[in-house]
Amino acid sequence: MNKETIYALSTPYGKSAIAVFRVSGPNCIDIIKKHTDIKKLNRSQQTHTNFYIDKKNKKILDKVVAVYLRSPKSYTGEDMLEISTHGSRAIIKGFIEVFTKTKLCRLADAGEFTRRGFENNKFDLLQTEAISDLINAETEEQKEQAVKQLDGGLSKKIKYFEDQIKKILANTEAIIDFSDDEVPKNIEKKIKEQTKNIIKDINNFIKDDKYGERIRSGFYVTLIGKTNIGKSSLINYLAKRDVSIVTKTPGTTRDLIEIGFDLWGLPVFFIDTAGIRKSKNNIENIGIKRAIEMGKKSAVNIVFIEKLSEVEKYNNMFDNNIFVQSKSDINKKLIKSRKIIKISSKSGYGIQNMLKKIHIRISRKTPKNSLVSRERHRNILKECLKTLDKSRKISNIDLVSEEIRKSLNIISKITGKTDINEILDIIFKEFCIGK
Ligand SMILES: Nc1nc2c(ncn2[C@@H]2O[C@H](COP(=O)(O)OP(=O)(O)OP(=O)(O)O)[C@@H](O)[C@H]2O)c(=O)[nH]1
Ligand SMILES: [Mg+2]
Repeated sequence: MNKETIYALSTPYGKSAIAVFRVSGPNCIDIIKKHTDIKKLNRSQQTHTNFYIDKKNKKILDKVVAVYLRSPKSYTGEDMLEISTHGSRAIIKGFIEVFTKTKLCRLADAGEFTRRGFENNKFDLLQTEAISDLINAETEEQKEQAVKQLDGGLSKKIKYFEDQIKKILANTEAIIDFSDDEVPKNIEKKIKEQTKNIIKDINNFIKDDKYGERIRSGFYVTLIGKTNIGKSSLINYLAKRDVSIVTKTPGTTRDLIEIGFDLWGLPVFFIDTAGIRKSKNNIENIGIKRAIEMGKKSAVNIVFIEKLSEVEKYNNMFDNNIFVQSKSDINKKLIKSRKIIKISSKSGYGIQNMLKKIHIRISRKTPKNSLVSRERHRNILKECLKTLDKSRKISNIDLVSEEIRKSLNIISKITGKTDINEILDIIFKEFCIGK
């Protein structure tokens, strides 16, 4: 357990009804005795009390609610104190001064409370990441994904994979450590089968179009089309402010301009681009190149057209296109097909319909039950797959065992917990060897 006691202001610095200070570590009780009226502390408790700058001279800083959480039943697993104070800047400053002067605690580093919780086995690495995602969540789907991960959804799945690999390892170790008549006859065949199954399971698990990562980072929706067709006007309409310059002059937009958008819970980035045309201007051509690159990697493209014949050209350039025709308020040559969504950035006509289509397209393409939320998880799972696959191609059982052990070490990096000792338990439980 850490010896130093740490403190931090857990609510934002500024004027509010209450501010909460958190303290964690062995000196919590000393701080309570030195600065409050609370005398006895045997168990977790919540008390209304004076908080003193100087208790001997009865110099009160504030009347607070102090919650004492006795180790190990706290967020960090250590003794913890949560002090709710009145949320004025003067009081917050006063508490920081008291904490600095007491020498009983020091200011916590960023993430230090969570780190202590992890070190004291309150949660695994995945849940630590989920806490950070939850704090940073801006849309409903991002929040839901983080809550699922905090609840141990991904941890359980990884634990399942680990358990399967441990069973294989137990079998290979059994062949190495015990004589032929002590282990079941078909055990080598069983190892092959088990390895094949776990490879299939992990492969299926990561075949999810990177939905989890995209929920964290957002889906790109790029506005594509000729110059002067209304792309920048649309992004301004969506942003409800002038993020992009709009003029009558074709070739106004040169760079990519991005806005964040909460599309009914889905985090989306709309990207305005340079109008696509043949240009002799170097700078404009760089912009056009960027627009095309962006169109190739986005989840959806909103493609502005004037004639139905343009559909094919854009479909050859990009996947995932949704076609729109703009300026429906003044355009006299509206395309007859209902598949082309008519919009107006002046009146807002058709834009809700367009947003609905984008939402359907993104949701349909992506599985809802995806649990992998970071590149880190995916890379580790891929590395684990490679090692498992390598083990299948080896005939020497010592080497097979080594690869399986390696794959177990790799996969346990996801949760940050490895307990190889469990292998022996499985061997004895499965075969009753040595009874
Ligand atoms: N009436 C009407 N005018 C529009 C609409 N959308 C855009 N415009 C006008 O069309 C002109 C060009 O609009 P922009 O939004 O700058 O077009 P753009 O596609 O971004 O053009 P580039 O940046 O040159 O590629 C401007 O004068 C806009 O005011 C619309 O829905 N209705
Ligand atoms: Mg523009």
